[in-house]
Amino acid sequence: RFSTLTAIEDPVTPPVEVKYTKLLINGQFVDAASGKTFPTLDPRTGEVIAHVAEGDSVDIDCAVKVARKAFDEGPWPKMTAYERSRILFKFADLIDEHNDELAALESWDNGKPFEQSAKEEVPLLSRTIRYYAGWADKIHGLIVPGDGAHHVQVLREPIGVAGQIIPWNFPLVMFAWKVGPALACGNTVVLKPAEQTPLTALYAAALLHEAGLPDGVLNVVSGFGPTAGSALAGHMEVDKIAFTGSTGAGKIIQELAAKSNLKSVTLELGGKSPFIVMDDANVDQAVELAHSALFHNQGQCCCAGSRTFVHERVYDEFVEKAKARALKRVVGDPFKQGVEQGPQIDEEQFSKILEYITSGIDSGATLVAGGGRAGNKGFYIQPTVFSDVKDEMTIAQEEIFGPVQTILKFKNLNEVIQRANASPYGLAAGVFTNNLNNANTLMRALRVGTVWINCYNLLDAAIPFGGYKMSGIGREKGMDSLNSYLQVKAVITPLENHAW
Ligand code: TXE
Repeated sequence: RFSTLTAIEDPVTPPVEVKYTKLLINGQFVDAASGKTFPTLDPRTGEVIAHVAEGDSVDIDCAVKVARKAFDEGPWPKMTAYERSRILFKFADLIDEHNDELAALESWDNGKPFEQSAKEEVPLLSRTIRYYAGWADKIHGLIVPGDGAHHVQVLREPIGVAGQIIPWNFPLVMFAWKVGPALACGNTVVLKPAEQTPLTALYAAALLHEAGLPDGVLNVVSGFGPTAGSALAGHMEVDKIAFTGSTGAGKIIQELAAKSNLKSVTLELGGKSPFIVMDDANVDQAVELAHSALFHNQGQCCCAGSRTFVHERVYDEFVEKAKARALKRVVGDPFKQGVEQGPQIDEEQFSKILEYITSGIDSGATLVAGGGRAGNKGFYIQPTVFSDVKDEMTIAQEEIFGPVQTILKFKNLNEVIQRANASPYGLAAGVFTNNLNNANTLMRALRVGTVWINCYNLLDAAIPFGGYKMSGIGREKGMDSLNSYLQVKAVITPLENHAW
């Protein structure tokens, strides 16, 4: 009942060594003040890869003070923008030089296919850093017309100390989306990677120092959400907090920000994104795209196309073909060539996904492929497909965050618009059609931050990304991200002689 398994029982030794396991504060790798560590696990086996320093509120406080000093006294915000830009470009070159080491570490800690890390995600890391390196010396203010005899300037200044909390599903890509714009704008940073995947942020931060980043500008404190993460979000000397993760934790972050110093908040949270297949679609192509929209990265994408709406005229054919495609999906050791799907990140996510599968079966959806764990070791799950899914079922409403496709039938455009929008989330949507009117109507009607038409998961550095509704606040990537790392200052001076 499940697809090919490749070498799950006999894990390949990852071609990389773990070099950095301590907190990075003020340019030094240091133990946590408590001396505590926590294990980071290999999702293929559940075995320990390394013990990593467990930072808590004491370490966060120390890192924030360092970042504060580096911001207030410089040199980073006071350097020329061109110098900052050159360091970021150098960092991007070092990322490229260490592409395969970073990719191996990412796949080892996270479980994603090595080819995906090496060919897509590490290149996206350096690409995004270059994008923001290019911005560093192009951020400038304005002279605006006043109503009276005064000269009005609008300055754009760095916001200060940025706290950044990132998740485990795309550790390096999230690092780029957060650190790139923050540093380009001249801010200093305290970053907390996810407890499941602390290794690559430490490695990347070491490369950034090798590129010439002054000490104290980027500090990395590994640790847990309720201890280290909360301390960062609630710190009085942090000016901005950027978070990617669950909607529940996002609400806590916003509350902590409000209760402390009303720091500025950007959030990139969960989703339940519709992927809409119209009746004019080429079914084979639609099946392939809908498959990758959902199954990419083991289904662990905030923008996963997790409600596959299919027009009734092509529905039966689509379900048959979606089933066949899922059964063909190659599940196995992420370090083996040709593997499309590795293990889920950890036991908690693994069990949660299996519970959703049980809930789908219990609520009357038809299980057409998969439905259980794959192998008997690690956190592998069979590519799973449900048809006959109804809007009110839990599997159609909540974020499963795993390799579980839910297919829903619809009759017409207005109906699918209403159903697609009937979600507290609004992160992304996919539209598959050759009819321009359908595409135009859907792109305007869908209440989401990204609409992919006849494509999916295109996440180039210049494209803004973020959510409507409970999928978040603000945008990352592109020019829009810069705004959330800048303050705007209006400066008004009287003019003695209005005529000049
Ligand atoms: O997320 P958490 P989890 C969704 C997805 C997944 C669910 C739970 O549905 O199944 O969230 O995953 C830090 N104060 N997404 O539990 O807890 C935490 O340490 C401060 C969607 O892993 O939100 C980590 O660094 N920080 C998502 C980060 O938040 C806190 C990606 C994410 O962890 C905190 C991941 C707190 N109180 C999960 N609690 C996406 N949008 O891509 C946790 N953290």
